[in-house]
Amino acid sequence: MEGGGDMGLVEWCRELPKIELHAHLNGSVRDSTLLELAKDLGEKGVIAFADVAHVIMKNGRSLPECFKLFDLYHLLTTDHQTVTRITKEVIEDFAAENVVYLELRTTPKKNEAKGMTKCSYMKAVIDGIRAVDTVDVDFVTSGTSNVNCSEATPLNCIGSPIKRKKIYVRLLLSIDRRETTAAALETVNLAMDLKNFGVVGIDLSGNPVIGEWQTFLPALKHAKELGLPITLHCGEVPNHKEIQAMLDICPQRIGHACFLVEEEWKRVKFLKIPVEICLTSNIRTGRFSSIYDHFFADLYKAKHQVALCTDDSGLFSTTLSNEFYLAASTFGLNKDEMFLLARSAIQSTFADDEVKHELTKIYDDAANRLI
Ligand code: 6MZ
Repeated sequence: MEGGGDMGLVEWCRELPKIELHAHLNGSVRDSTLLELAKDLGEKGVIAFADVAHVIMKNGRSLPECFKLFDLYHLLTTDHQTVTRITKEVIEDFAAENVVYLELRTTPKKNEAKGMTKCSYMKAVIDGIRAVDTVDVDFVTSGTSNVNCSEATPLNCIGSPIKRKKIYVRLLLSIDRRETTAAALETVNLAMDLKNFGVVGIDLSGNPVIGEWQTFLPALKHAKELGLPITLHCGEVPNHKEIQAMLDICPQRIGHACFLVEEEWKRVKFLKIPVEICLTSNIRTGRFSSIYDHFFADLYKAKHQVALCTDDSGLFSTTLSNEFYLAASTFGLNKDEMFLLARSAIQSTFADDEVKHELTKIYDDAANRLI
């Protein structure tokens, strides 16, 4: 008999301990926070609030519309204090959904007008993690030393490691496809400098019709040489030359993969590259006309390693619990299968063995309750 007592599927999906591997910080900001920030900037005369409010609240956006919206988000979240605030809130929101391990990705940004460097942006993110108070956070992997932004003041306030258990937070630094080779290399070097502060890898993201693969390749190769795991937004548009080139570097994971063709899937399966699957995001941005056409079912049947993810929980008004519910109700997975699916994401994390072991224990404990 199936476990989980009388719990309905929605509640069960929420109770299920979950691992989030594909979440963009600025895409996960609460609508209420965006509206508050927009109102504030409206009062200061920086933006016209009335024009912005309905854009924030709009549902169902095409991919190009999403990227326009990110430019607006970035306008609202440009200063250090706001970056700290949104980081704190995003982590609290994921924890409230019973996410036990979160790999949060963000693009370190320079903003001269605000005295922001890529390094000081990351310091603001780390401050946000430390500010979380509604839940215990484990985010520092090791070490107690302070980090220095070479061009700025030392980050003395980063301080000593916190070792509490509830949600594990790790960071991926994103290279935006609009960036130059030099900026991408700076991000990789920064990731290396922040390895002791929870940074576990590199992501390539941004508008998929912008930028050339050759621009990012030196930075991604550099990350490989440094031993930093890589995840790539791969095949968000049907650019098969780029998809091939991406698979050539054997990334540790890929995300989206909406436009891969059979030969490319064969390679992904042969190389055993785990796939981050963002159902709601893919449907909302029109990558598939129906959720039943999504490749999830094919990969699942082939027992290929997949992880359900939210992508931009704020932008697409979703939660990881909802993504699990969607997969279960669409593809007919039962609770046992859903539990194993959630648990199997442990293997795809960029976490160290100790964290993987702790996550395994969390699932062992939950198994008694849920299946
Ligand atoms: C590609 C995406 C994305 O980094 O400012 N981003 N890139 N495809 C997607 N699918 C819809 N969703 C988000 O978070 C926002 C940034 O993440 C990337 C974009 O570069 C966007 O500007 P951060 O925290």
